Amino acid sequence: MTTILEKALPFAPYGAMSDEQAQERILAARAQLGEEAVILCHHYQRADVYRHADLTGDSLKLARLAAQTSSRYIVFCGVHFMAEVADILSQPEQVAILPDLAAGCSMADMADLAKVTRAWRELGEVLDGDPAEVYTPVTYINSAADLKAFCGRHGGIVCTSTNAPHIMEWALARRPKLLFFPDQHLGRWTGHQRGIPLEDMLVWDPDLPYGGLSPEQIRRATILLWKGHCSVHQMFTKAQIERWRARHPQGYVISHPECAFEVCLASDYVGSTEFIQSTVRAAPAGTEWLVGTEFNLVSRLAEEMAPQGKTVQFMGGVVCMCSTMQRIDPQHLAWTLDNLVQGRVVNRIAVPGEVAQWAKVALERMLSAT
Ligand code: CIZ
Ligand code: SF4
Repeated sequence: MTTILEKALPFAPYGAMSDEQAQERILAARAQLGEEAVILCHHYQRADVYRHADLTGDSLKLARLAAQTSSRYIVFCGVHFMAEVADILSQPEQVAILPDLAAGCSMADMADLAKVTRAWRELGEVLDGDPAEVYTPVTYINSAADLKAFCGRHGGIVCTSTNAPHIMEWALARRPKLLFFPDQHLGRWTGHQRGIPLEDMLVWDPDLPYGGLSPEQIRRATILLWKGHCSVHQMFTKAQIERWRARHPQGYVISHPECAFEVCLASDYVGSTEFIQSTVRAAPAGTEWLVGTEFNLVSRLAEEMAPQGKTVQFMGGVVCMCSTMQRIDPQHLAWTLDNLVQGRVVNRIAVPGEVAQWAKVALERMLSAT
């Protein structure tokens, strides 16, 4: 049962706690809560939160695992869209919680329902017909629930960085074109892997009428790539790879598909966080790796691989972490769990009925297509 926020323990005393004090509170609260609460941590979480995880993974794996638990409270240490997916895929009696509501995803925020709806209407005008006869809307899981619902309503689908190639096949087998949002880089890399020429994938700028494209360009393009990106992954450059290769000629470079196209092209392997970890883990002892994804994942992998003599290095020149992921700190986790001990739910993420229902349609299309 949700309790009104006013009655919740205030955050201020927790904000003033040292990390050590917060760690102790977390352990004490967990001992009291037992199986009532399950803690999920995304790969990009900081070490002092990650150590409390019951389950770890990418956003989709975590949401699936959470739905299989019988825990009433799903405490999601990740970002907002991930907690939404956990709420949508979990049982009605389970409650999804995000310890800090400020933990958003700047990429997800680059597309919103008003802009996507406008793009859809403009495509209809250019086609002089129903866009759903020609385009499949495909949203990356890094998007708000109402965009997943938009895809559900219009015959579209969700994809993750793991299954994007498969989902693109699914979509192109049904309709000839795709409107892909919000990450242009994942869309471009996936289209390129499928052999779609770059000139047939055009960027749709949602801040310009008709995406900044002429009717001829729109009619010609196979994929319209929403002008969105991840601020963390766009920090990596081809020059960083070239410098590293000069010093490590036998080394391997592995990047996330949210990186710029030229970074992906210059890499030996490109894939999701799950793929990056499994590839490096399966590599022979003594190999050297340069990894282009979020810093916390890379440093954890480096520590894990060191005993096997594998070197794992972070691609960035400066340490680039996902700043919104870092909003989940031991203090917010302690505050969330102590409230649960008192029977109070803070920061519940509950996707409203109709949005959840249509978003689930798009998510389930993805789950049964993969
Ligand atoms: O889906 C996820 O968890 C994200 C954001 C990235 C990935 O590649 O796993
Ligand atoms: Fe969003 Fe980028 Fe952070 Fe992933 S790393 S959650 S895409 S801002």
